[in-house]
Amino acid sequence: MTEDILDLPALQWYPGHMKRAKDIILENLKLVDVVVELLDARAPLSSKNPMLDEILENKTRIIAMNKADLADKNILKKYTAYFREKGIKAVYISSTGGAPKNLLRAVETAAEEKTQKWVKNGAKPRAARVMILGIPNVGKSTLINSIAGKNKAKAADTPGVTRNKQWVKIGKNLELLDTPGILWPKFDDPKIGLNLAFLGAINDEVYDNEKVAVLLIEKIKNIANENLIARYKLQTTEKSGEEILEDIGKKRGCLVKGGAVDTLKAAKIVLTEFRSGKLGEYVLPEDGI
Ligand SMILES: Nc1nc2c(ncn2[C@@H]2O[C@H](COP(=O)(O)OP(=O)(O)OP(=O)(O)O)[C@@H](O)[C@H]2O)c(=O)[nH]1
Ligand SMILES: [Mg+2]
Repeated sequence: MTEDILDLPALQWYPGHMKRAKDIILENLKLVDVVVELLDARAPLSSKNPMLDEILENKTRIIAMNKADLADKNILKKYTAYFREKGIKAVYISSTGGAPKNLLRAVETAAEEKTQKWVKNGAKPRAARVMILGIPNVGKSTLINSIAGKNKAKAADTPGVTRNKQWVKIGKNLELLDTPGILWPKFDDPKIGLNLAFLGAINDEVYDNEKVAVLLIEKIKNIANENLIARYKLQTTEKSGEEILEDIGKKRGCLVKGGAVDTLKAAKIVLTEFRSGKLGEYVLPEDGI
């Protein structure tokens, strides 16, 4: 099986609302002092939207690799160094364990430089405005809620939850702008599209869930076979991804009338469990690092 199964017409993962989302971002960019670009820590390069490099130009930008609780920290340290070498400030965070202090410090430092400029120019001090950007489902709204200490922005484990901008004020000195997740119209490398499907950044309805789950199983077999065996109590994984998916279906009682395995149901279980970290903490192999 090849990895180009996601080679679908671009519009399927770049629906109309994403074009609108890009416009919302462009319109508000001039209002903000700092941009926080959220990447998924389980595939930082695949989740880095190349469109943002053009859009953001000279904006002060901080990269935050989110969902670090689901990733291998030793590998994330390498990514941090990789971005630092490129002159970009990068941190890794988890938005589900309270406000990430390292990111807040980085934002504060970046914003302070701006504040000093205003004061020098005689402007009245105001709160620093920070735009949170990233692919769908990466945790933008969750991050804002964790900093606010309450649920101000709607968040859920499915892409495309936030459809408009939302300002959230944090005390006197900080205002955060939540934005809708955006992808880009064409993936240069099909492996990137596949990683994004694994992570849940692409709407599940536009690709073949079973094929993607089989490819994910094959990937995990290579990087953490023992997790696969332990999670699904498998005898062996010395077989094809399709056969392993069938075994998982049987173990989880995903059967249709007549006793055949409901592989779609099994596929959804594998994808959901991977996304929530139940299959282990790792970074998917990526080219370029
Ligand atoms: N384990 C873990 N889960 C996270 C983290 N941050 C967010 N999530 C989960 O990821 C899912 C998506 O979170 P959202 O905050 O809705 O993502 P979003 O980027 O706002 O998504 P869109 O609005 O659809 O673009 C939710 O189920 C969150 O609980 C994290 O740091 N660790
Ligand atoms: Mg959101």
